[in-house]
Amino acid sequence: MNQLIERRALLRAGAIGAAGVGLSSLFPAWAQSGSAGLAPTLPTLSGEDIRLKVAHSPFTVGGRTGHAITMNGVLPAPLIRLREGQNVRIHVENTLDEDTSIHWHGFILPFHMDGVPGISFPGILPKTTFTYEFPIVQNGTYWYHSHSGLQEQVGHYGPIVIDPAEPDPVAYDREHVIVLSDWTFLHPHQLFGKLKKQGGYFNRQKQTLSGLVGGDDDLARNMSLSDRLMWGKMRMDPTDIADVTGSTYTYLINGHGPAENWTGLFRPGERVRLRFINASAMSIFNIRIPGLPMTIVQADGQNVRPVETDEFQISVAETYDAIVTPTEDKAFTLVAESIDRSGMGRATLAPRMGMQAPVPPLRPKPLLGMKDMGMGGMDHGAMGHGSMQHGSTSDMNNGASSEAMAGMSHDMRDKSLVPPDVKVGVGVDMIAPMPVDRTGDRPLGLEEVPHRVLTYHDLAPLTAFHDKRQPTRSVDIHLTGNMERFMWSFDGVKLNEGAEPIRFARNERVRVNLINNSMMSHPIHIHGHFFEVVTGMPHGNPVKHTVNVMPGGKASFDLTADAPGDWAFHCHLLYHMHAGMMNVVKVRPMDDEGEVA
Ligand SMILES: [Cu+2]
Repeated sequence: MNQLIERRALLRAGAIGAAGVGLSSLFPAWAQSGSAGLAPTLPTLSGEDIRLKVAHSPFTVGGRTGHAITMNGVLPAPLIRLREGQNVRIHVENTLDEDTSIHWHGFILPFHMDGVPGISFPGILPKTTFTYEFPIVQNGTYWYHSHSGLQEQVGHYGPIVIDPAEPDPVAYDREHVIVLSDWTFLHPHQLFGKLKKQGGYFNRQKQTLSGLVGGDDDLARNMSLSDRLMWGKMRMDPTDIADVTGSTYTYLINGHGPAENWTGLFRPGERVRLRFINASAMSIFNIRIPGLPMTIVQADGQNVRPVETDEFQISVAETYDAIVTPTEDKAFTLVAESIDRSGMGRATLAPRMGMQAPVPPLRPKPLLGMKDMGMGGMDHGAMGHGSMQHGSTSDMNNGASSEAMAGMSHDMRDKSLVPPDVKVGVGVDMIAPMPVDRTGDRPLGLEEVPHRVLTYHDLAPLTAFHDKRQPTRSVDIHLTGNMERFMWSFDGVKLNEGAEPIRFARNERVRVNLINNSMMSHPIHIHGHFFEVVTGMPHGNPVKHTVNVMPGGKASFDLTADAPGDWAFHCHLLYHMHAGMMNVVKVRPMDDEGEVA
């Protein structure tokens, strides 16, 4: 039945395409431009039996057609709409000549239904069908994607909305799903190969050493000579914000490029719920709707106390739900600017199709600063420079701080600073000397913008987490890498180098400290569990499945290890995971092994 509806939607899209819109731009109804939003009449996949077919499909954006791996022929994949308390069987047919899989991101389910080949099941072999079956015990905004190879980069992702069993605490008149992603016409294995050869390959904003020292480059012009010399001396690049950039990526909103301008409709005065899902392989976005404040009501599928903001950063694999209330008969631009400002996703919210609002230009490119290098914890006494305290990008224009940084450069490469359980080999090229908790910091590049910006400290849970126990143990995990060689790891050990699994006792309450020794952001995700991000705020800790750890920063979470089994634990930047920043969490004993005393 649902299959039939999706098929009809496809045929309808095809018919429109034949009329000139572009034959291979096949979108599910919710993702078609001019969508009135999610409504009971909208074709979605729902009910107890759902069928998905993984196949090769053409995908067109910006007038160019490439090769995608899709589900049911559409990109993004069909919206799956479920209800808390139901059971679901999802039959996934693999028509490819390679293995595939689907991971249900953020789901609480038996581990063998989690969908990670080699960890929780064997994968879905070519020309076979696998049936996932599990109860739906939660509600909110989620998504699903391949955990096989690099398929996620080429279109294998889609949204999930789970309606709550109890009345929804969030009131709204209309809702739109906003799936953010990044598309490249480069084959993902070629892309990965380029990163391995040269970590900064896609960073065309990167400064040449001569440009840096000579002050010829755009960015260098804004830096003092001593700053430029210092960065050059450290062989580091203050523009190294994103590994893969707009030089190859087209940033998509609901599968539409910026020129195609996906448009979602509203009636003035309505409360519109926007369900943002960052399904990108590698792209962190800054989200704003100029002229329209957003009230954040949910993060990672968990309700939060409504908090109004003008901009938020959404890391890869996070979800945020926002309520907007446009009152006038006018259009608004939804801006999804990539963190390094090399490009943007762009969409429009409007009362009618064809309406547009001004599209703001990309803002100046951010530069890494003191805190991003893990020097945020340096105090006056230790450094002898008061300016070390601030850690914002403006420090980079400050000669005093740069002298201090140049003095620090030895320490940044000083590998004696790490504890003995971190393996310091060729895969680790720098160690942030003094990472600090950055969960209350404004996100990278938004330190100075003249409006409200959401931080993790603003997120307060609507209901307190069920486990009130204090952690009885704490575990440190270092986020490590060698940027030039594109090697990424936990504690200096890649998954395929025989990393020792992370072991939790069943029902143990444990504090995990993520210590980012690198100069990049890492969205760290654990499967099968939610955790409390430790913010220390009196209103309580937000509950999430993914936490973005800022460069040179720390983030701690408290976890109740209540799901027995083997679970993936990894950075959600696809190529970081692929390069080795992944491990297995083992929660024991299993059901048949008795209870923990
Ligand atoms: Cu990472």
